[in-house]
Amino acid sequence: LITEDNKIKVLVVSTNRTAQPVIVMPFGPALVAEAVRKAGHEVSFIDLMLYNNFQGELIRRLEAFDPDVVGLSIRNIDNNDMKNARALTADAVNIAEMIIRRSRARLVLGGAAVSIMPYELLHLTGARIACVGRGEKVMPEILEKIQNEEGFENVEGAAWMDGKIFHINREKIAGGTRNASHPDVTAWMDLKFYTGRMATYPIQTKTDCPFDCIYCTYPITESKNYLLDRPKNVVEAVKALCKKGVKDFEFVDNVFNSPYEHAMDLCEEITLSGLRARFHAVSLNPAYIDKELIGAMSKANFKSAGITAESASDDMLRNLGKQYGRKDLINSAQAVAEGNIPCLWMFMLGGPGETKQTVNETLEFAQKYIKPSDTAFFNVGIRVYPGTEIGKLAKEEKLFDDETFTALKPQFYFSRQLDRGWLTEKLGDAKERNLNFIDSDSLSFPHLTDLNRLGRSLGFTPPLWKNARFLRRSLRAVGLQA
Ligand code: B12
Repeated sequence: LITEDNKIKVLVVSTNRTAQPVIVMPFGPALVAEAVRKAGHEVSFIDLMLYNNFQGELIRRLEAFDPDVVGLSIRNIDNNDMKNARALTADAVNIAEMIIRRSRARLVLGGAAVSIMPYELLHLTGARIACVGRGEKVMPEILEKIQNEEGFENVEGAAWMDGKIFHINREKIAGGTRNASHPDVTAWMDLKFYTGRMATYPIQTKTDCPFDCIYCTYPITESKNYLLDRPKNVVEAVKALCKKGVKDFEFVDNVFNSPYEHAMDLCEEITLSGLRARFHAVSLNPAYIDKELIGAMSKANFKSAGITAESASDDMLRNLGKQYGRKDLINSAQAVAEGNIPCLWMFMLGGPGETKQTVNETLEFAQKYIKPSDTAFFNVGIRVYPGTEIGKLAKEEKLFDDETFTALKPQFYFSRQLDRGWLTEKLGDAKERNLNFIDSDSLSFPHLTDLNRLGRSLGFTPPLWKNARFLRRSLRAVGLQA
């Protein structure tokens, strides 16, 4: 594809239309759009979340803009819910087919789902090129290769089809600290639409993950070496966003509080800056939670934190590949109890070796140590992604019929030593007695999207789960099952 002025017309499409448990901003695709614009190309952006008739809207854009390349962002494979499993790639696959049919554009796939399952998604969509890494770096390189009609062998973070042969070249991250400032991508997003629905603004302070949890996709998609942002640069970005009216920032790092010192420095930098925004962290690892961290987060004005505990049984924590034990959970609970940050404790039940006894240990921990004003979320079954350690275990244990085990079809690990009926009853009973306990039924609650919107318009601030007790009590009072 040779253009006269070296400019390529690129349409970036965010396909995510999932609004549960909460709507999320198209931050990744926006970063890609901004990087491609900075590389000198002509960019158009469409967020399909914004339109009811999203297909019609996309056709109109394709006709009006007539792109040379379409970058298709696919975030979610499925909803990670064994009971109400929903595959979420079907829309994106239909959209890709439509783009191939209706335009002359080359299709490049990207997004979290694509990084996990590039082959499957290339195969299903009919696209030939995918980005399996940080799109802001990889996409401009892919475009350069397309422009020069060269192969992608030297592009780290690209995957492609060569005839029927699949190639993949993962990014190699050496780790360390990067000094890049955070680009302003607000021009690509309808901030008002999102914040009006309880969405927070995603901020990344690092990439990659050194841990080896057996079920996780990070060992496949990311390196083990943290690439850290300087806290000063993060705070600069937050400051600029505050000026644009953003009030809630969510740290979307794989693990917020590791490295511990980096999180502490960040909190201190925020406090020193005098910013009065509200902060949230998706994921704290119990191995690195203490009074000092919670104190520093409180001072920086954190208004919520997720704690990915997963289990409170030492046996299960070991089986899941965790490097902490029940003792660390108890210490974390004590540190959190002394602070004032609402916490969401997350557990997964049914992993390898799970028995009635280990389930009881977890439920007993939640009841005894989690403050009733905090929330505990219990997920049942573990989504098995091919290439993960738990995937190998499932294969060894012949858990799935090989013929039906296709990567995109949600399949879940559930311990053979545990009866599903017993667990459902046990969890139902625990939920009945503890209004701050929620499970996947709460996340797929049909009115959750409306609740987020209504809550926001009534002045509630994110996240909605802070109000789990109040909401469950109110919904029950009007006869709804919650
Ligand atoms: C933070 C987070 C959340 C937060 C989001 C908060 C917020 N304010 O945004 C919360 C808790 C709400 C959440 C919810 C869910 N999440 Co989540 N989440 C994450 C997490 C940890 C980070 C996401 C993030 O913001 N990353 C930073 C941005 C910059 O990265 P990115 O969006 O991936 O974009 C980069 C690349 O993908 C690529 N890229 C993206 N688009 C494009 C397009 C093109 C053309 C190109 C070339 C490249 C490209 O370049 C981008 C820039 O580097 C990821 C794990 C991970 N490390 O990816 C899981 C992850 C994305 N979530 C996942 C899932 C499943 C969900 C839920 C469905 C779970 C559930 N049942 O509740 C929901 C869905 C929510 C929704 N409405 O879509 C999965 C998705 C894949 C899958 N397994 O299906 C992931 C990958 C976790 C996992 N390993 O399984 N999530």
